[in-house]
Amino acid sequence: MLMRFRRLFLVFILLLPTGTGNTLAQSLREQADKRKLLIGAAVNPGRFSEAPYAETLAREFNMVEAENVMKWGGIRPAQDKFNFGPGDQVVAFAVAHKMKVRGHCLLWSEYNPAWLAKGSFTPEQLSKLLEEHITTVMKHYSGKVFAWDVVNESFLANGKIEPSIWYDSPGIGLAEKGTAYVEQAFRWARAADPKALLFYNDYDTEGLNPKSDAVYEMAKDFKKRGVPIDGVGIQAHIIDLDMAGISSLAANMKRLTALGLQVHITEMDVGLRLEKTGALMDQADLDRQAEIYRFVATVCVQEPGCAAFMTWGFTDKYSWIPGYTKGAKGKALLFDQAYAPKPAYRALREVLAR
Ligand code: 9MR
Repeated sequence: MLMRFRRLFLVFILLLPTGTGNTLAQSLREQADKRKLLIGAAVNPGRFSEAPYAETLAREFNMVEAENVMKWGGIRPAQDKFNFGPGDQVVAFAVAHKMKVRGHCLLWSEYNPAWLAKGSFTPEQLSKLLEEHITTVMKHYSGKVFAWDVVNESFLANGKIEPSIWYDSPGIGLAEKGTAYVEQAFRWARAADPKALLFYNDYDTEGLNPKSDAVYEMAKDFKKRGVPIDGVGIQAHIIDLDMAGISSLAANMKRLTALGLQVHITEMDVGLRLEKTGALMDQADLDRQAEIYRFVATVCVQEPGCAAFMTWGFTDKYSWIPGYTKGAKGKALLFDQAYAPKPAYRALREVLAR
């Protein structure tokens, strides 16, 4: 009898969710659903066939965003050719797993196809191309993509507008007119899909600084004049393991939501210092990383206007950081290379569970 009891007890203990392995008490997604918060990750549809990739994504997140395939460089291989296939795969995955799709992005100075970036177009031609692009892509995904980063990364660190093909080189005919070209893109976007939420998205805009001031001033001006904007995306690519730059995140979010805008954390990752071998320089960085995720997520859940929290990928197996930093940084996400949850994952789950 005692033996039997002991065995039963052992089975019971073994079945208890520990939260440390892959069998988790409750996923991020289940907890976010309860809070009506969107929890998302940037994805590459080429990985959907990798079982742990697809399983982790569907289990832990209720929103996806294409990391690259809906950008000009992915979706428009030639002037007269749209390639919707990979973006459609992202939508199909989301439908199959009851997730929302966030769209990224309709206007950016980077990741433009060579025919566009190296072409010689007049402002009139570029204006037509951009309007046609926004209209075609948004209509294709109408009812499928609930929110779009209409414009991505228009400001420099000092708050000035970044020179770009769309602004002034040669621009769409609104060069030297500040945010007028951004405004034009938002107006085309609203006309193309009146139901989609329209976002401006940028990096290094977590705390109060000249760049986030510029985003705020633009958003305020747009709201005042009835330019259609629904939200601001704060990317949250955190490259230094210190909170200095992001300590005023709550204040920045507050002033944006006070305008009646939504805020989404759109691209969070926290790159850690790596040895040449690719190993972590300091194991303790995993805990520091977890605290930064905890901080940003806490600010988001405490601000009613913060409707979404998204990471830029979800497994350290696939992340832009090692390539971008030539191997100096990495391991920036919630799951390790083998899809095991990291301290950052557990910190996030604790925030959502509260
Ligand atoms: O992660 C993306 C990487 O695979 C692309 O090569 C790169 C193109 O410039 O874009 C990366 O994603 C960026 C995002 O679209 C906008 N914010 C910064 C992201 C990281 O660079």
